[in-house]
Amino acid sequence: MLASIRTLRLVAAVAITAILSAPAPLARAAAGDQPNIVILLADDMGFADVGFQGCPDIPTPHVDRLAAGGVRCTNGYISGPYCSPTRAGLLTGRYQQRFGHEFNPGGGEGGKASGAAGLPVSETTLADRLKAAGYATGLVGKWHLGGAPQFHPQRRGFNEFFGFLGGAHSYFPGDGAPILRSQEVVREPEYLTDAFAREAVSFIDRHQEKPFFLYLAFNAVHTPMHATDKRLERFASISDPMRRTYAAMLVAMDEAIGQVLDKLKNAGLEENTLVFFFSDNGGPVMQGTTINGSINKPLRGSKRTTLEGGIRTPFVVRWPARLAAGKTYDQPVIQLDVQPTALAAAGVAIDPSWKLDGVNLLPHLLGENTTPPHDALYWRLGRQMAIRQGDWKLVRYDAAADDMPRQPVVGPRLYNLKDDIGEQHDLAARLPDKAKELEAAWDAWSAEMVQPLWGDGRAEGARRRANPRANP
Ligand SMILES: [Ca+2]
Repeated sequence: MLASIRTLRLVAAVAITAILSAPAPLARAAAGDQPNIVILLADDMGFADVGFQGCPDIPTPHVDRLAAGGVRCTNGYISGPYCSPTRAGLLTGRYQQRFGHEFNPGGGEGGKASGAAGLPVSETTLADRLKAAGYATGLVGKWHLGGAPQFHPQRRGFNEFFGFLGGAHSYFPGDGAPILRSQEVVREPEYLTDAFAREAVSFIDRHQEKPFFLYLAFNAVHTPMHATDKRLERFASISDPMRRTYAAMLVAMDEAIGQVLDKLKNAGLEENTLVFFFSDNGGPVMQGTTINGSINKPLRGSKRTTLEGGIRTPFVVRWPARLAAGKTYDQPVIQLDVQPTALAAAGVAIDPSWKLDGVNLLPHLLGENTTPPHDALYWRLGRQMAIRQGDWKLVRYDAAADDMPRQPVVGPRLYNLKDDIGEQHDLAARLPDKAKELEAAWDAWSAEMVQPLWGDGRAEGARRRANPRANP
């Protein structure tokens, strides 16, 4: 009965979309019923800090089992080096610079932490599109795409919302900005990551009659560094207090992910649920010192830089009904790909007028299409830039977060990531033609983007240099 209802919904959704978006729909329909879609998003997690990346001191059995049951993308990226812009890219499937969301809102020129900034309402979100395709849609966790009423998650495609609207939050009860359920302020008694686990499980529990889209956006392991005593005790052997707290926060997130995975399994939904896991940016490091205890090794750089440490992330896609377990995929992919992949899985035809930058990864992950999903990937944050094409990367990066605190932006530097994942050996002088070719490709891409709607790279850099341990 359930299956037939879901099949009818799928057929109806495909038919309607096909009529609306004639001529030919580009996406392939999913085989069988529409899958549930779950995005598990970590915040400021280090590249090295999960078991499947070889982390030696913090066990993450639940993200590890997720990875073991799906495809681990070894060249996984996000389209920016910090929180809000990458979330804008994730939910729109478009480079956020196309619509001016280049910087964090609220940190803009003039210092106005205003409600006027947020994901432009001209943009359509993944939640909007999945809702239109019959999905129940819910956000649990951090929003960070605007605090004004017009930007509220429930105005941006989510049926349900539990969490907070800003960029960071205390983890302990009764502290910090309001926790909201829809528009209502709630008195949350639990440690926040545990509360998000509870709400995510509840959302799944309440939405088994039709396909659902759950966006579980943790603020873990973003500052402030708050952990429960019980979890801190588990890591008494870690001598560095910040790393110990980070470990305790990270296992809280891993346990929350475990609860979600268990719920899917016990409800019989594991097979036909498409799950994504990655971080919104790399771990924050300032002048060689970690700000939250994270480790990006073997990558160089930090959150806020376009070096690999800022923009590369552990990246997992799991869908047992379609994707074989225990595989790795080595071509570069990016969080912009989540939207077209999810829409294709849901049987939603992608209209070219949406101008998505992401690519449906399914044919690539299935081995049906052996060409790379992207000719190149691009980054821009003020004067910082990067382009990756094949194994080559050209980057102008903010060295204040790396190794040269007095030198705001350096480069362009040319690296071959195949041999030099740590971006140590600049080849720009030796291979000037390659550097020029990449710079020209980046210039062409950048010319398509618009001016930032708020913020300014130089102003942002100056603020950061005045307060180097701030963690936006
Ligand atoms: Ca972040």
